[in-house]
Amino acid sequence: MPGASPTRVIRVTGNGSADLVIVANRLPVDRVQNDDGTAGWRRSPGGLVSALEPVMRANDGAWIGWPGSNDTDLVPFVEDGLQLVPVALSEREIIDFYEGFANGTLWPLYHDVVAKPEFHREWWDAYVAVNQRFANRAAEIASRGATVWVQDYQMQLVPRMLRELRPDLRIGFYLHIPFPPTELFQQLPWRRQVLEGLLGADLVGFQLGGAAQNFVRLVRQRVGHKTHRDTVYLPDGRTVVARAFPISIDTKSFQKLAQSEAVEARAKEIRSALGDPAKVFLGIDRLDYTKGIYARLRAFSELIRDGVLSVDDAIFVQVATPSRERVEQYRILRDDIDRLVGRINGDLGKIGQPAISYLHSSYPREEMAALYRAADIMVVTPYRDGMNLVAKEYVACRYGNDGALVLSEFAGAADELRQAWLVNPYDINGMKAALRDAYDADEKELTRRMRAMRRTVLDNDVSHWATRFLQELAATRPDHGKTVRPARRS
Ligand code: GDG
Repeated sequence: MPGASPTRVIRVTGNGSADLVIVANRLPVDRVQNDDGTAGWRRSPGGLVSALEPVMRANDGAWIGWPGSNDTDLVPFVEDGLQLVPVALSEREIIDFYEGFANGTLWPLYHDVVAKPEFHREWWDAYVAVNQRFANRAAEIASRGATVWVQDYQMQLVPRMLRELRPDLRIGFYLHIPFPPTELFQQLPWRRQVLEGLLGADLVGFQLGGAAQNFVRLVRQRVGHKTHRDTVYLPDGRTVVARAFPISIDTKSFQKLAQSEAVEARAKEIRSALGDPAKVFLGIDRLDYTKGIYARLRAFSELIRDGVLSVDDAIFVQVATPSRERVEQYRILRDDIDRLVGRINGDLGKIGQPAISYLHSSYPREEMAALYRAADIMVVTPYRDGMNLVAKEYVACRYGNDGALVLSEFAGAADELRQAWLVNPYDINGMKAALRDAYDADEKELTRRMRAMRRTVLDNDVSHWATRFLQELAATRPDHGKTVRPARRS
């Protein structure tokens, strides 16, 4: 590929032992310090791991990823029965590949350019080199004819690189974030390489149907392949299918956690620590400029300023989990939110009664569930979001069919959670009206909406998502048998 840094490509023939290989930027474990001072691993709590765990166990599965720090020993290891294969990143690669191309170029570009994407050739070179390293590793450990499932925007070149090394594999790719409309994607100087990278997969999965259509249209327009609906016909006889697989959560386990006595007791404690207000609003997000935190806090504060709500009756709890703290745009956002919260509480709060309780911290899963239980109105207002699992987690925890969800129409979750109060996060007055409606809604209205949303989230959980994807991948046809024109050159 043009611009690629020199990197070792190894050709292997399928001597590995894993029948299912997950390739993701991060391993599903975090480095922790044991009580005796030695270093150990702890499983990260994500739904992806719990969804894939049973299939991985049944298929001699292995997970390839970066362990998150550089001081670790890079030999494959087994943690809690899962085979984990660490891949190293140098300090320079963390800057150029992870903070740079992944989070400074692709992340803003794929989220409607909410922030301005930066294009740097050295970032791209690092992206190519790191993707090649992950592809090499997958090629080494996959057994003959194995299934490899590549995850997310950090790894878009892996499918093609892997197919070149191991044409015997069945390769799937899933994008967790939105795939941008043609007009925005065109800005990317390496647009063709990214499309060709993805076309190495047999099945390319997206959160929504619109994203899959954007991808197929771009492949037709920019690469010149024949397409029909969700299928791309490649000149070498292969077929690539692009389809929507909306991701979900481990609904039952969230509900069970929410029903536990400890969580119920903690939820009560939280409400009383907040001064037992009539209604608690809640936002939980990674501190990210796509999540619309600033706009939602402004909307809430204006309702207090206008006298529609009062700090005697309402409080907004905003949890912002630290994220990508070395990337400049994230540091700026943190300062902006700090200032806004300070100003709102300074202007509108009373002694012992702030308008906003702001927590820049991350919490264990139990505390998250207690927060969901403590909140009357969950406010999820991203400018653009692939899905948004927080919205689904809130619904999973409301087993009494109570609680209101205010949800951005630009979150993937809005496609399924139609009974939420849907808002346009760019429209502050519209958000104010929705927050107020949700605040005023009677029990009957809340129950009607929540019951319908709970049915959706219970029927479509993360294991349903993983099973559907893997079944479709297993069913993809290897060869289309059609004569099609070669791809365009530019
Ligand atoms: C990307 C896409 C897509 C957050 N703070 C804490 C914590 N969390 C957990 C939440 C939730 C997850 O992190 C966040 O998931 P989201 O979906 O809301 O957002 P992204 O991180 O941006 O995820 C997104 C997702 O991938 C999956 O495909 O839905 O659109 O952007 O599960 O609960 N968990 C704990 N402590 C925290 O402080 N334990």
